[in-house]
Amino acid sequence: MDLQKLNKERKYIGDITAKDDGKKAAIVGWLYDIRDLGKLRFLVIRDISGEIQVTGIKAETDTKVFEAMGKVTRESAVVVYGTIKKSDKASGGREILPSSFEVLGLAEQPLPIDTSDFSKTELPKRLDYRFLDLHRRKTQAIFKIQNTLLQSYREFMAKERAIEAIFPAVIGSSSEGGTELFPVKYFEKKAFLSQSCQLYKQMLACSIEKVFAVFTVWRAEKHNTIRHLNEARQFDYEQAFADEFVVMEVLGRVVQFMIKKVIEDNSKDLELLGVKLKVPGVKYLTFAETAVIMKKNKVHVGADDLSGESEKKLDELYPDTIVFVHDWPLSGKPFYIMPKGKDSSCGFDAIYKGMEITSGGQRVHIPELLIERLKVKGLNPKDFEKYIDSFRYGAPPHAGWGLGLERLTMVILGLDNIREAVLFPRDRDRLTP
Ligand code: AMO
Repeated sequence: MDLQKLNKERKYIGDITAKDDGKKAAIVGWLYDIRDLGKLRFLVIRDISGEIQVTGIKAETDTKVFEAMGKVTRESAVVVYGTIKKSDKASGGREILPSSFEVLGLAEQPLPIDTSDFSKTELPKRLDYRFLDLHRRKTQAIFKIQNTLLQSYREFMAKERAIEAIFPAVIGSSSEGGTELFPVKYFEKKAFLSQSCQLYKQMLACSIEKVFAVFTVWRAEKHNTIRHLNEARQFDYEQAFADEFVVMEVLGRVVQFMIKKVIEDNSKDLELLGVKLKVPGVKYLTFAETAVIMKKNKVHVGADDLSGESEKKLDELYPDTIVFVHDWPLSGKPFYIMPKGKDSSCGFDAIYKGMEITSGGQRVHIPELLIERLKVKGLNPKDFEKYIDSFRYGAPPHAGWGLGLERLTMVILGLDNIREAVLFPRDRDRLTP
């Protein structure tokens, strides 16, 4: 098979329209469905853009082609040359009458998982065979939507004049607190997989004003829940000359922008997943106000964190709304969050559709205060020397946030488990594939 020629000739199935009726075309894809009626063979081929029926007619189709169509297995990779024809019976309204049919990758049988749209295979098994699970339209839809989130995040940030940064994945000291680190061997030194790009994005904002990243974080938490991963992706943002309200406003706008894009660009994917999405509004509440609301509703709130139950209640009370819970108790926020009075802080969380999707706040940019805050949190300022020094030479007040990509994907699509929103999840038990 001349793959270079094929790539020049190949047509995406989703691009086939009435204008192509009667024309010759080359299509590639995977075999989604086979119906063999003896004298008629119907094969449904699916590529990333759509699906089309290939119809073999014993009396008319080339004998070799017809035979090959009878030997192929489901999910095999194939290439078909043929003539496009209008058809009232084929789903999608068109079929292709093949003049050549070639299997480029035969799928062994039986398939280890059910790849149909109505697959009943349980998630762990699907994840064991993620490469095959990705033949499924519903799985593809999730990652097409995630792709829109990624692209539109970058598009929005470029318009804001923010600069995309790539940060180290290995760090010398904790960036979020002393625990939950994955140690790595780094020559003779102690090192860790990055918990976040927190310290780096702050240093950057203090010189280039607005910075953003799509960053992988590693959290060594031992729990295995439906909303936590040990390796997760964050959309990070940091801005100089800003407090928490400035960056909450940016967060509200970027989430609205991304969701609007998904609604515009992924209507078919949303339909396939049965999701009706609305561009959310925003609401601002202090932590104390939230506690009062929860008390009235007889819902438990933690002393310095929101319970899962209270996050759900916020969604009930303010549906389709990003709720910014600000003035967060100081004890519940990391060392880098600016205190506000004795017990409160310039930190916030954003709750959307019943789940925390973001945390952020104004940062401590005063070296002496930072040293004090590190000590309060039981950390050794010596481990943070360069970070602290970065605020000694003209560091402006600054603020930012981290938005969980998988959490956002999960909540907007109403997925039951965050692992549905990661191609290859890393959790307490899973390290392959
Ligand atoms: P935080 O640790 O709260 O803050 O993370 C920010 C957001 O990232 C997502 N997230 C996770 N998603 C899945 N599994 C996990 N284990 C996980 N941990 C975090 C969540 C969360 O709201 N540096 C700060 C952010 C900042 O202040 O800029 C940070 O990492 O959606």
